[in-house]
Amino acid sequence: MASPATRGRLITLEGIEGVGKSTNLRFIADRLAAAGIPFITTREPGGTPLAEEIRALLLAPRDEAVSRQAELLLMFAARAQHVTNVIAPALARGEWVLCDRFTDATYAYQGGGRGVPQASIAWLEDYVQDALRPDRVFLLDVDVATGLARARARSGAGDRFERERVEFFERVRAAYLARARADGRRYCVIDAGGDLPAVQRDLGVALDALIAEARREVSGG
Ligand code: Z5A
Repeated sequence: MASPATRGRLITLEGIEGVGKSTNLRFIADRLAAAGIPFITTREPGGTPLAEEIRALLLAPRDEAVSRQAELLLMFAARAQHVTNVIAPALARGEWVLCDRFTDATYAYQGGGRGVPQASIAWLEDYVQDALRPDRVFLLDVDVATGLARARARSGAGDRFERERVEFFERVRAAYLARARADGRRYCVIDAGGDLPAVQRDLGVALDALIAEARREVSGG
């Protein structure tokens, strides 16, 4: 049932590995629930049965080299399913969509990390998403050494991406920060290097401002 309090919004969490996206997604979900805002949580790549199968293909370590074109197209194949079957319908119902990674990850990982031209990503973004873009991107930012240490402490050998070299993640982080600098209205950069209570204090302030803005929009204030 759509909330009369706000229109649906697409909120995404981004950042390099181990930055705390999953941990903080739960924090944001609790905050939205407390505010009485209807929402779903989801993730990319994934979010539908077929997209989750594509995720498994993308993350599995393998001997065969994966071309950057194949990786890019698989990301967008999963996204097409996710947008069509999950995200767009939820927004149409007036729900907020809280998504662990979205197309900014493609600009950062396939663009910054792998060197795919931005124009190719932008073309696929338009084709798959039409005008759909996140209303707010929470970019959790931490230095690469800290992020990787957290991720590796948690998950051992890691997936195909986690096995990349430090320089790859430096390029990914730089691409994220460049996007945030280029669009300060849509991005909110949170310093994720501190302890969790400090990170969630900053995130909570930013989220409360977003909720208040959404309510003002509906009340015409
Ligand atoms: N990918 C891509 O290339 N292109 C795309 O378009 C998309 C994705 C959409 C899978 O994503 C891979 O897909 C990803 C990019 C690529 N590459 N990798 N790897 P993913 O989001 O599923 O994978 P991930 O980045 O590895 O996410 P994650 O493992 O869930 O990490 P996280 O969510 O950022 O971290 P976390 O699990 O919340 O926290 C990690 C640990 O740190 C955990 O033990 C926490 O308790 C701890 N933690 C968190 N915050 C703190 C603080 N503040 N202090 C101390 N410890 C903390």
